[in-house]
Amino acid sequence: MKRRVMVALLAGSAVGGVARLRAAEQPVEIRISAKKFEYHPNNVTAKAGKPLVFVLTSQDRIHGFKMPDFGLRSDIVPGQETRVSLTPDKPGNFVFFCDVFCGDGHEDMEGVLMVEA
Ligand SMILES: [Cu+2]
Repeated sequence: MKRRVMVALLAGSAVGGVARLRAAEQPVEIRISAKKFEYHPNNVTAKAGKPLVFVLTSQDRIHGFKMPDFGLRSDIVPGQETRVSLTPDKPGNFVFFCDVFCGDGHEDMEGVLMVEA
């Protein structure tokens, strides 16, 4: 148990280090995988004023990605990566959701982008 926590901490700091290094030169990539009826992860964070790019993939069928607060929307098509760029200009919590009807759980298919100041 202790060992697992240690490994998780090490992995976390390594990822943070890579993100900081890349932020200076290119957008931070936020990879999100979609499937009925969820995004994974469905809770992602970003920094206000820092460019990012969502890299979206689907495991099953066409889904949508819509984030009205920033006027973003795209289809997510299986077998390809869809890249959606954003430089959030304000802190806050911003919902994204599926806008391509994909079945009974479609209405609950959503996530949150948390933008820190
Ligand atoms: Cu859907």
